[in-house]
Amino acid sequence: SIVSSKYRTAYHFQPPKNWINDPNGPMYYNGIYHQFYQYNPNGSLWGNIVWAHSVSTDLVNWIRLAPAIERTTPSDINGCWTGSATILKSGRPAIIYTGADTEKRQVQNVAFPKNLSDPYLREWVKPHDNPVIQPVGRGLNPGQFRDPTTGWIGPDGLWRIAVGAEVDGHSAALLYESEDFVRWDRVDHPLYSSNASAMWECPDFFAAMPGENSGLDMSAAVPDGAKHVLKMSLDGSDKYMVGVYDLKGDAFVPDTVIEDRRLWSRIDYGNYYASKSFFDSKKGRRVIWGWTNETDSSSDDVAKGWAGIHAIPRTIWLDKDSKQLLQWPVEEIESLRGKQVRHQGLELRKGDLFEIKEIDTLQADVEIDFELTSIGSADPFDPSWLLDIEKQCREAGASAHGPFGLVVLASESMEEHTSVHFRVYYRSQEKHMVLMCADLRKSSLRPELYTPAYGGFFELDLEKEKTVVSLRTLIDRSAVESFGGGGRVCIMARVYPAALVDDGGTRMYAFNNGTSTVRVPRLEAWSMRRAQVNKG
Ligand code: DQQ
Repeated sequence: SIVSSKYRTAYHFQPPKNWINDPNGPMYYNGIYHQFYQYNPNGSLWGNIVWAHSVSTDLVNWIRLAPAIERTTPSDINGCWTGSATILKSGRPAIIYTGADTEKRQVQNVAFPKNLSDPYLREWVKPHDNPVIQPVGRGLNPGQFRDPTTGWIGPDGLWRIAVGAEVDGHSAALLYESEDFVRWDRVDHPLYSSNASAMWECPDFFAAMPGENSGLDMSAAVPDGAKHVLKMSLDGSDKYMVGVYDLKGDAFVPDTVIEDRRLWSRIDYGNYYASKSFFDSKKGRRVIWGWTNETDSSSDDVAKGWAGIHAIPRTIWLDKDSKQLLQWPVEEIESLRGKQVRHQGLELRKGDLFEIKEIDTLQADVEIDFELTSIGSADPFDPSWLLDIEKQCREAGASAHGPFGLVVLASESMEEHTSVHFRVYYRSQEKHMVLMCADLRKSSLRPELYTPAYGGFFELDLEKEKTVVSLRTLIDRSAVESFGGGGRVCIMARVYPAALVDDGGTRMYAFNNGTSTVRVPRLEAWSMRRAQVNKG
C-alpha cells in the first residue's frame, strides 16, 4: 500500500520519527512551555518507552531536546510511563511518573530538574528514594497502577495526587498525600472509584469556575464556587465527570452518578486518548493536550517510520451550568493562518455543494456558522441514540435539518471524502439536540484503515443561540480536528486519502443534504502555514 511523507502533519505535534503516545507532564515554567511525551527511541511501534522532551514559547513551534527521563534504574528499567509535572511551593518543578520495574510491577517515581538555571530544564535527576510509591495495599493489582496526576494542595497544606488503579477488579483514582513530594502515604479511601469499569488510565483532576474560561491553579487554594472535574481514560476514549471536591471527606463527589459508562461525557468523540491538562500561568487558562494514534495498519507505521501525533492544545473550561466542558484550539494556532477566503450570506438548498476554493485544502482552518430555517419541522430526538452515537451517524438518513456541514480532503470524483456534519433533532420547545458526526467511511480508497463514523450530541438552546450551529475544523493532512457548537463536541480524526498523495489534489465543500435550506451567515477559511515542530 502507499505510505507517504505527505501524511505527516504540518502543525500538529510530532517528532521527526518513531512512535509517540501520551502527553506527559505539560507545564509552563519560567517563560517556557514544556511538553514531554511517551516515545519509543527505537521504532514506530509501542515499546522501550522513555519521556521525550520539547520546549516552546508559543505552544505552536517546538524545539526538540534529548529525552528527559530514560530507563536507567531498577524502578523504571522496563518503561518510563505516563506522569505529570507539578510546580512546588518553592517554585521548583517536580515530575512524578510510573515506572515498570525489574519485575514489571508498576511503581511511582519522582524526578527533579538538575539545574534550575538551564532555561530548558534539559536534565532531570532521579533521587535514590525511588520508587516513592509501591504497588501495595489491599486489593491493588500491581500490574494496573499508574499515571499519577499533577499535585494539588489539600486544606491541611499537604500535597495530594491521584493514581489510576484497579482495586478488587474495579477502577479507582487512588489518593496519596505528601509534605515534600518524595515521601507519600496512601489515604485510606480513593479520590473516587467506580465499579462501572475495571481500570482508569491517565486520571486528570482539576478545578474550574463555572462559566469562566480562565483556569485555576491547582498549586493554590481553590476559590469558593469552583467545581472539580475528574477525567479518566478507558474504552479507548477520555471521559469525565463534573462534581465537587468535598474537603471534609477529601474526595471527589460527582454531581450525578451515571451507571452506564457509555453515557459518560467525553473530552473528544473521535481519536483522542490519555489527555492531560495544565494551568498556564502565562495566560491564566487551562490547556489540555491529548494523543491521537494512527488509524492505518502497523505495517504502514513501520513503513512510514513514525506513528502518533498530539491534538492541537486546547483551552478547556466549564460551561456556566457546570454540565459540560468546552474546548477551543489555543489562540496561538491562529498565528499560522495565511491566505484567507470569506463568504457571507450564502444559502445552501437541499443537495447544494459549495466549493471552498483558493486556499490550501491540505492545511486549513475553517470556521462556518450554519443557520437553520423553519426549525419547527425537526425530527424527534430519541434518547436511546446516546448509547451508540456512532451507529446513529452511520444509519441516520437525510431529514429536515441535516446532514449539513463540511466535506474535506475530497478527491475530484468524490470517491474519497471525509465529511464533518450535523443533524438537528427536536427535544423540547426550548432545546434541540444536535448530532455531530465525522464520517470517515469514504475517507480513503486504501485498504486496512480504520474508518468509523464518529459522533457526539450537544444541546442547542433555541432561546440563547437562535438556530446557529457553528463548526470549526482544522485540516492538517492526515489530521481532521473539529469543534462543534463553539467547542461542545470535539472530534479528532485521522484519514489517509490516496488523493492526498496524487497530483490531482483534494477539494473542500460546504454542503446541505437536509430538506430545509440552511443559511451560512459566515464562512471563513485560511490556509495554514507549516509550524516549526521538532525539526531535526
Ligand atoms: N500509556 C502509558 C501508560 C498509560 C497508557 C504507557 C495510556 O502509562 O496508562 O505508554 O495510553
